[in-house]
Amino acid sequence: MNNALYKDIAKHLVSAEIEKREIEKVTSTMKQDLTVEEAYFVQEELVKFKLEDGRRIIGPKMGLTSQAKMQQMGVNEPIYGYVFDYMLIDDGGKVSLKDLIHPKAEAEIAFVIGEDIEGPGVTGTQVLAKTDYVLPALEIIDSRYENFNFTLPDVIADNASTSRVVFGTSLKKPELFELDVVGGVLTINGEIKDLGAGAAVLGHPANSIARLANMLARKGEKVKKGDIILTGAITGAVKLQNGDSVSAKFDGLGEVSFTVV
Ligand code: OOG
Ligand code: MG
Repeated sequence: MNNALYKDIAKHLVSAEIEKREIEKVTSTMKQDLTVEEAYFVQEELVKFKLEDGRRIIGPKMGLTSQAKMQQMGVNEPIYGYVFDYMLIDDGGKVSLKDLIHPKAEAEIAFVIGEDIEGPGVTGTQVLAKTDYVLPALEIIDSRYENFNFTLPDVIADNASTSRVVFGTSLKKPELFELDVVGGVLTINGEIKDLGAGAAVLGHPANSIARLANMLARKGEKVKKGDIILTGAITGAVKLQNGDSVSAKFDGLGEVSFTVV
């Protein structure tokens, strides 16, 4: 497989996002034997298209880091993607269904990185020492694939379904918490939809960033000072409906919310 095909697949995925339309899995159409490694090449091309379009990276994100998510999506390995500036929604803001395909919400713990973290061999403890702040977040994922149906390479190529992110506004020092035992609740219209604890994410959310740094090291890249990073959903993702009022609340970390219009 050559570079031109990676680019074509990336272009196909970007146009599905822009045109807000579902597409068939890449592994049933353009490249049946797409490997994980090749899928990250496609993702790189997709990221390049967005950068050329004037978009800015807020940070990498981790996905499929909890059993709940791996089981829900039928895959068994964490992945990463990238969050861009145009994806950010203010806390308490609105997410428009018109802009998206079939969005779902996830409650996550996010990290603000204070110093570069370079793998391989990074541990969660090292990540915590280089983290400035932790904060609550809601991610709105929106797979470009029909019915959120994908294989691991498909979802990697599709920038890990990344679509919108709401970060909480209260930043807390990580040393004030035992993030593995911090509980979080995802509520929609006052009804608890799902709940979990930080430990759902690879034992501790900091382990997710360690894993990210170690994965990026394979490409000679690192987690960077100033990155704001989603560590992955602590619960399954919940489909959004018009009028939904969505909130994620974590013990001590605070609350973050948005409404669907
Ligand atoms: C892939 C993205 C997963 C998470 O937090 O686990 C993700 C998907 O489920 O469509 O962002
Ligand atoms: Mg997520």
